[in-house]
Amino acid sequence: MKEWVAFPILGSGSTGEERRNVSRPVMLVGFLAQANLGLGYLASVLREKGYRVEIVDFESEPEHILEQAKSLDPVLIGFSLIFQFYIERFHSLIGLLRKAGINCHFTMGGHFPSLSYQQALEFIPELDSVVRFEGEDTLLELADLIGSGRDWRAIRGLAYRNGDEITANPLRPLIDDLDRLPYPDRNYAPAMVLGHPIIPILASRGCARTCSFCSIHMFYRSAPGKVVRTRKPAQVVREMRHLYQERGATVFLFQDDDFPLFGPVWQRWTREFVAELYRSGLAGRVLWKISCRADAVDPELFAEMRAAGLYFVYMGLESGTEEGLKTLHKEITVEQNLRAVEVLKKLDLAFQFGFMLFEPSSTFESIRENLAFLRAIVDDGCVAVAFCRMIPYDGTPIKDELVRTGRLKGDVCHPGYDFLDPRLDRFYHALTQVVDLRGWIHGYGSLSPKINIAWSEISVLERLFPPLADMADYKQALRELTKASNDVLFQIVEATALEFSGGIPSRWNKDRLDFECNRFLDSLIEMRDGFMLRHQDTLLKALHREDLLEHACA
Ligand code: B12
Ligand code: SF4
Repeated sequence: MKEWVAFPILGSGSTGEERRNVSRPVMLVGFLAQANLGLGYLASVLREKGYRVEIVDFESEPEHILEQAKSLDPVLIGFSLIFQFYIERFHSLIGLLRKAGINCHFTMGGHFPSLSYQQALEFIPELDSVVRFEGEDTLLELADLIGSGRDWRAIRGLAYRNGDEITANPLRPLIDDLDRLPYPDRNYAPAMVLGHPIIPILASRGCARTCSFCSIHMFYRSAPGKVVRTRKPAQVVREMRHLYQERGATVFLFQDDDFPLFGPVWQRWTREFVAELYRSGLAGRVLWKISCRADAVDPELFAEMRAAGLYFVYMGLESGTEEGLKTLHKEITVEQNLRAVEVLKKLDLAFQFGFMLFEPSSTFESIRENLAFLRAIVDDGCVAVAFCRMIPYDGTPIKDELVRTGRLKGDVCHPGYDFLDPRLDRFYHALTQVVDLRGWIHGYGSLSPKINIAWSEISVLERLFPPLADMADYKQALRELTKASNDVLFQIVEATALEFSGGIPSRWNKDRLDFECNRFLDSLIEMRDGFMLRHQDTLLKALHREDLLEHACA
C-alpha cells in the first residue's frame, strides 16, 4: 500500500499542499570510511519527512550494492562523489546497476559533480541528474516529485540530461540557518581511540579564504548565499551533549574546513562555544579536534580552547617559502606559519599539518627551502613529517591557471602538470619510485600516520585517563623514533634532489628504505603496545571495563 503525506514542495514555486509518497525508500551510496557527514545530513533530512533511507558503502562489493538496489527498489539512488578521482569507479558501479536493470532515477552530488556537472553527466551517461552544492533541500524535492510522479525538471540546484543537451537550473541558495537541519544520521559503529568513540561533527560550513588549490571555497562560493555559516555555539554543544549521553561520545572531530576562529567575530564565536562547554558540564569530559589555518592560532584563545578540551589541531601550512605560499594563494607568511607551530608547542597541543612540497612553482631551491622549514618545525620529534604534491582539482583557480598556461596534463581521475624545470619531474618520479610514499607517508598503515596516531593517543591518555607512571619515558622514546624517521625521510629527499640537480648519485634505494621503514614500524609497535600492556589495568579500570581485564588475566 502506498503511503501519502501532505507536504509543501520546497522552493519550486508550488502553491498549496501537494502529496508526498514515501512508500519507496531512498538509497544513498558513498564513501563511508571514518563516517560521512554529508550523507548523514541528507539521510536525516529525508527521514524527518518520512522516507526510509538506506546508506550503502561505496567500498562494498558492487554485487552487494546491486543486491541492495534490487531488494530496496528505491525511488532514486543518490551517489556521493566527494573525491574527484573516484569518478571512474563510480562510473563502473553505476553502469553495472543500469545494465542489471535498476531503472530508478540516478542522481549524484558532491564537490566534483557540483562544480563540473557537465563533465560528470558526460562521463557517466547513466546518470539522470546532478544535485549541485548543498544537497539537503534539492534531494528532498527530487525524491518528492519523482515519488509522486510529477515533473522534477524545474527543481532549483539541479542539472540534468535533456536529450542531447545538459540543462542546469538556477542554483538554490546555501542553507542559511544550519541549525534548522536535524542532526546527521550516525547509524554506524564509530571508530575508537583507546576505548573512546570518535564522532565527527560540524560547527560551520564554508570557508572565507581563497587558497588557489582548494575546491572547498569554490564549492561554497559558487552557490548563492552566505559563504560561511556558523551554527549557534549552544546548538553545537547541545548536539555534543546528546552524543555524549546517547552514544558515550567523548572525542569529537570537527570537520569544518576552517574552524570559526579568525577575526574578532569568530573569536567571539569560539569563546562562546568554550563557555557553552563549561555551562553544559562537557568541559573536562570530552576532547575535540579542529582544522584551521596558521594565522588563526592565537595564544590566549588556544589556551582557553585547550583547557576546554581541544586536544588536536590540524593546520594547512602547505609551504615554507614565500613564493610557494603566493602560488597557493595562502595569504599568509612563512613567519606566521612558524609562529603558529611555536604557539601550539608552547601550549603542548598535539598537531599535524598539510604540506605541499611539490606544487607548480616548485624549483630545487624551493624544495631545499621547504625541507629546511620542515626540519625546523619537526626537529624536536613532536610530529612525523608528511608532505604531498599539489593536485589540480576541478573548479580550482590553480587548475584554471594550469589550463591557461597549457600546463595541465592527465585526465579527470589523474589531473597533473609538469614542473617548469624538467629535472624536477625526473626527481619527483625517482623519489616516488624509491620512497613508497603510500608506505611511508600516506595511507592508514603507513609509518608517518602510525607515528602520528601514537602521538594523538598520548594526548587522549593525558587528558582522559589517570596519570601513567612512565609516560615521560614513553614520550621521550616516541620523540626519538619520530626524529629518526623524519631524519631518514629528509635524507632521502635531499639525496635524491642532489642526484637530479647536481649529478651526485644517491645511496638510497628501495630495498634499503623498505628495511628502514619496517625497522621503524617494528620499534613503534613494540614500544606502543608494550606501554599499553604495562598499563592495561589502569586503562581498563578508567574505562570501567574491568570485565576485559578478567579476560586478559584468565
Ligand atoms: C571529512 C573529510 C574526509 C574524511 C572522511 C570522508 C567522508 N567519508 O566523508 C577522510 C579523512 C576519510 C578524508 C579523506 C580524504 N580526503 Co577528505 N575531506 C573531508 C572534509 C574535510 C569534510 C567532508 C564533510 O563531512 N563535509 C561536510 C558535508 C556536510 O558536506 P559534503 O560532504 O560536501 O556533502 C554535501 C554536498 O557535497 C552534497 N552532497 C554530497 N554527496 C552527495 C550525494 C547526493 C546524492 C546529493 C544529492 C548531494 C550530495 O550534499 C551534502 C550535504 O549538503 C572535506 C572537505 C569538505 N568541506 O567537504 C574533505 C575533502 C572531501 N577531502 C578531500 C581529499 C582530497 C581527501 C583525500 C584524498 C586526502 C588525502 N590526500 O588522502 C582523502 C581521500 C580518501 C580516499 N578514499 O582515498 C578533498 C576532495 C577534493 C576533490 N575535489 O576531490 C576535500 C574536498 C578537501 C579539500 N580541501 O580539497 N576526507
Ligand atoms: S585550503 Fe582550507 S583555508 Fe584554504 S580555502 Fe580551502 S578550506 Fe579554506
